[in-house]
Amino acid sequence: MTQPLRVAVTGAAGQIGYSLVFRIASGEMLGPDQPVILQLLELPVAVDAARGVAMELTDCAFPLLAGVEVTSDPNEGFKDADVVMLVGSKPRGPGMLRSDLIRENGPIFVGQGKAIDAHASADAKVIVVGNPCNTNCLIAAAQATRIPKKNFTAMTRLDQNRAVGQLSEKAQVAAAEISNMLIWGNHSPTMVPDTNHATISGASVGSAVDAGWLADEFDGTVRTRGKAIINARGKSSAASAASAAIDHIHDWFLGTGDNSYVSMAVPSNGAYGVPEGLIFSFPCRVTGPWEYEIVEGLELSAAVQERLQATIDELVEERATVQEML
Ligand code: NAX
Repeated sequence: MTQPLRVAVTGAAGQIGYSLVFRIASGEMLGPDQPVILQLLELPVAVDAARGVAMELTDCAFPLLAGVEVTSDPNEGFKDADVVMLVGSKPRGPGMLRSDLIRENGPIFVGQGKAIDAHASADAKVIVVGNPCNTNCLIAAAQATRIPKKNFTAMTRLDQNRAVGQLSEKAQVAAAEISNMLIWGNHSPTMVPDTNHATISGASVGSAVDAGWLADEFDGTVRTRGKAIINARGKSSAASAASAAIDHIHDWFLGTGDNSYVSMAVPSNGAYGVPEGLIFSFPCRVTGPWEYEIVEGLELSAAVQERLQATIDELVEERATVQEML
């Protein structure tokens, strides 16, 4: 029988956590043959709520769920974890600048990074969802002395999925018909959605959708979708964020199907002029279970090249803001 994989989830009682853990337990993330043990980590103030989530998980009687543990102690929560999903973080308050948020959340990721390095599996795979996710990931990875830095990733899959959703609606084809949609850079409004290498039913995006819409609306819709969801729902994206986190880990473990690569924010190796070490969303090719490499040598349009610099600059500035935590 396949040994269960241990999956630690922080912020498990939050909106995204509540949409996420049931799908992990049902097998959607790691496949239908892979049992899982869930380790739910919450702040002391929300640990009772996480216990309620654990009770509901038990009540689902998922065949693949081999156990659920709940704790507010990161040392326990990350113990022997094979997969670590860092969802919990402080939300951005009214009037708060992005740099304030970065400074507020940074210490959480120092502590969690140290606890992961000390207690998780030596080859644990980490995804950071909590915002600002690229720089939180940079902070967590900086604490790692035992776990490879390459194992620390941040989520831009929601941005990729949002772009695919827009193209699919516009071209009136199933999302599965769209391949190799790319997001470069930071999970922030400076991100660069890039359709130049994408295809719709095998044809270039430019030939399948209206050029005016692509030039004028598509990019802005993708980059501001988070805000549009808040305006419509009164709350930030949750189920779609959880779904993207499932996709990110699924593809890293089980491969990218018809796509040659997928957008993941990973430590830069210097490709495309991105300073080494920045957690930057690149096209990543999955080469085997839990193995990926940055796809190098894609030709960039002049427009993409120019915008890449803005998202690089933003991440460099974020790194400078948290320098003392690295
Ligand atoms: P919620 O406020 O609903 O839930 C967050 C949960 O995390 C709370 O239950 C809180 O108690 C817990 N928490 C906070 N600090 C913690 C810590 N140190 N250890 C353990 N648990 C902790 O937020 P939710 O809507 O679930 O969003 C979670 C994070 O995802 C936010 O930072 C949000 O900005 C970010 N997002 C990231 C996205 C992405 O694409 N990368 C998109 C969706 C989302 O905005």
